[in-house]
Amino acid sequence: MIAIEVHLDADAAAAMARDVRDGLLAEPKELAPKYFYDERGSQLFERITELGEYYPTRAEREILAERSAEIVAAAGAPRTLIELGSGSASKTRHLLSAMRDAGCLHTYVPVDISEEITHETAESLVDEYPGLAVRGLVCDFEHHLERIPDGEGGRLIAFLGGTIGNLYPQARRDFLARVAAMLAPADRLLLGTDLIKEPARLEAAYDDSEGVTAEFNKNVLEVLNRELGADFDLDAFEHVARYDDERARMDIRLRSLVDQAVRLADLDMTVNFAAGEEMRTEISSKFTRERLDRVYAESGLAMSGWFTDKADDYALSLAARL
Ligand code: SAH
Ligand code: AVI
Repeated sequence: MIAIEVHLDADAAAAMARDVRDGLLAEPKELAPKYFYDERGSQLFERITELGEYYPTRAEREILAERSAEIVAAAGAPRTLIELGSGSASKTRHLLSAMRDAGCLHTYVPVDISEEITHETAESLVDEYPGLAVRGLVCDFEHHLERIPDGEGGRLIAFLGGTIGNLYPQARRDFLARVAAMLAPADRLLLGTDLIKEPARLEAAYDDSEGVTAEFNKNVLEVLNRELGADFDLDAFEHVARYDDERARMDIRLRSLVDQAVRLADLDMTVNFAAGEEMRTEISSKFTRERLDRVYAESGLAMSGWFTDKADDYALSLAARL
């Protein structure tokens, strides 16, 4: 009942080399957050979701636990659940159970860049949902959406966790327009978004007292050391997480503690960092309902449902193709 296609080939390695080279030559320097998620990165993210300060996962779980039946009904009792950036799919169980209880559950399609976690997730789910067909896809959802299998019956495409917030506005527009193009009239997108709130809470969520987020952030340097023959010294960088009020987004960086030169052997490249220089590794945008209405409209989508947790910290919205 499990079929997983892996589309991380030589092209993906070349794309990573190109992205990293461009990012390190840019001013200021930047790395894409998708490179956080090797096996250890996925594990560190799971630990983040359990931190007291990191409320988004708990808030999203609260909504899914209480309203999945309503969401599934509003999405037209789909037979196929496609999940982008599925990770451990821990909260997805609420949706799958609601689909099972509605008698429509047939196929689950996890789509993630991290191969290990996709295999683990698929194996646990076929045990937990007897009869479920899992057709996973290991790929970059920004580039390979067209590889997603059609699935049977109506489809619900879930993009949970607030991962949409990790895309820049132009990339987000392009991505959502491609998702819109995949949707048949009866299909729905279910999108998780973190909501704008006091900067102090946001900054604490991204700079936790146990230092797990700092470890997650620095893990991208380990990935470059392994994948590109680099010699980043993780102790020579510190984690920085600031809220950018004007752009309504967290801005996450690594700051060099010293003047240093880093060699990336596979790119035949040496990069200099000045003491205090910051390299962005992630943005995490925050939304309001009105902002999301505009985000949908500019990609050919329209909101058809809005669900928040009791504290109004986080929202799940349903959207259909315009
Ligand atoms: N949906 C889960 C996990 C969120 S973490 C949750 O809500 O808890 C973000 C997930 O997206 C990770 O599993 C990561 O591997 C995946 N991811 C990030 N960028 C990706 C990309 N470009 N293509 C495919 N998967 C990606
Ligand atoms: C995956 N993504 C939605 C997380 C976020 O909140 O932007 C990644 C993360 N980065 C630091 N902490 C969590």
